[in-house]
Amino acid sequence: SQPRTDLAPGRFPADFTWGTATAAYQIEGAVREDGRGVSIWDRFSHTPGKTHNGDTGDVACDHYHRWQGDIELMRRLHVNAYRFSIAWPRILPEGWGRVNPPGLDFYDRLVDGLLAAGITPWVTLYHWDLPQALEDRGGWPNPDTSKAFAEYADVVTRRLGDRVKHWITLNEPWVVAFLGYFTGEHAPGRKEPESYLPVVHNLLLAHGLAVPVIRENSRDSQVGITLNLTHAYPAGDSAEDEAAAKRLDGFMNRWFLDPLFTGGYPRDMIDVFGSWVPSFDESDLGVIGAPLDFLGVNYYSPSFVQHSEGNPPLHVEQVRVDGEYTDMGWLVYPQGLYDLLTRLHRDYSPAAIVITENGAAYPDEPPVEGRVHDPKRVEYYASHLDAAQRAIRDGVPLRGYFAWSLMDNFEWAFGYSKRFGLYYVDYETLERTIKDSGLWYSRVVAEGQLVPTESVA
Ligand code: GBH
Repeated sequence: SQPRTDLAPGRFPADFTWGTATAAYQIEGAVREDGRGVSIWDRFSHTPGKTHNGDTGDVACDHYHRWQGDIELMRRLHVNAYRFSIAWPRILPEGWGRVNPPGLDFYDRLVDGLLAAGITPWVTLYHWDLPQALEDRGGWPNPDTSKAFAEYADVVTRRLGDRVKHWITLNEPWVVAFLGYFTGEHAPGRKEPESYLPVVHNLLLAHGLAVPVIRENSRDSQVGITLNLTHAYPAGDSAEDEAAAKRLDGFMNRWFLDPLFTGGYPRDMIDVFGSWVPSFDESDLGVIGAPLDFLGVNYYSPSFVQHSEGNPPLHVEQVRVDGEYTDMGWLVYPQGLYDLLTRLHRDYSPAAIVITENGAAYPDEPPVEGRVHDPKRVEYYASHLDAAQRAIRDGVPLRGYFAWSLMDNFEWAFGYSKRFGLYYVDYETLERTIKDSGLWYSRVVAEGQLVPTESVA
């Protein structure tokens, strides 16, 4: 595609999707209500020592009961889209087989409420809350879980597919596989490095099996997948560091992008992983490579890496460069988003790209007179939206942007200690208060262009 000379600096296309994002376990609470089954995150968060402070999603932001008010929060942001996820164990409490109608009813009401408010629902089917019953049968290392996912996708899209026209199969398969089954920092907390690549494969297969099911049940819908992608820079200019950056890129990005867009796993990384690479049916690659309408990109931070004698088989180590870091310890580097987007367009040319998450955690102070000043988060959003806008002008088919997150929420292993919201959540009263970043974002969305960050100072 051609550079867009029609767009002035700072201005976004008129039909741009402006949204905000959440995930079921991070906001809903009500974990024992209306027939919901147990998920691996219930089990994990209730296991001592697994999350910060022993925090769980039992109550979270109580969105399950406050969803109508939360739609009002979105209206105040002027967003035209909302990305949320469906809790698989609300729909199929045992993971497959028996359907739980009250679970479907909840999302049905939410979707109708969003549409009535002029907000387009973007539904993620899997944002990490696997039914515990499936984990008990082996979890993602078991290929039956991929089939169960396709069944779940069928049940959901039969019910919502007439009104929901934007579907994301999986959120961040790298995180699911690596943090869930390799390091064990996330549910289900397994430390089984040999399961890592089989889990990735079964996740990609689950995605590929679901795509035609979704298309069948939700006519003329847009179907995509969301990956957590980074841009890998060599820390130094040695050939060794260059090669290390290429391996990190292979590990984080290409191992997912290549099978989805080019029909197979990357050769150089097959050599790096060696005997770790599982055997699988050749026909799986055809399933995984089903054409997509968009690629969802979650971008937070780039990676600066150097060669390492340790860390086999990658032999890569992250380098802490000078710069600004967020409360997660992630480097603020907007050029990384520009470099990532232009590279995705160049190397894979997906039909469209959507930023399905971008945002920053900072330790906000509680509201004073109804205001929460979060200048660093405003700056983070402004600089990353500027990078995104430059990518659009340079011809990247970037169609939308979702700020992570609508409100502070359960940040997985970090519990409630990290705040990513455009709204501040008081976890005693569950009251929501818009932050300056929310005010700033609402103006950007309303005007369809970047506005000065001082406008909310
Ligand atoms: C997303 O994960 C999630 O989709 C969302 O639920 C979550 O709340 C949000 O981001 C904020 O965390 O630091 O070396 O582990 C983001 C996961 C974070 C994975 C950055 C890759 C960099 C590598 N990504 N991480 S490292």
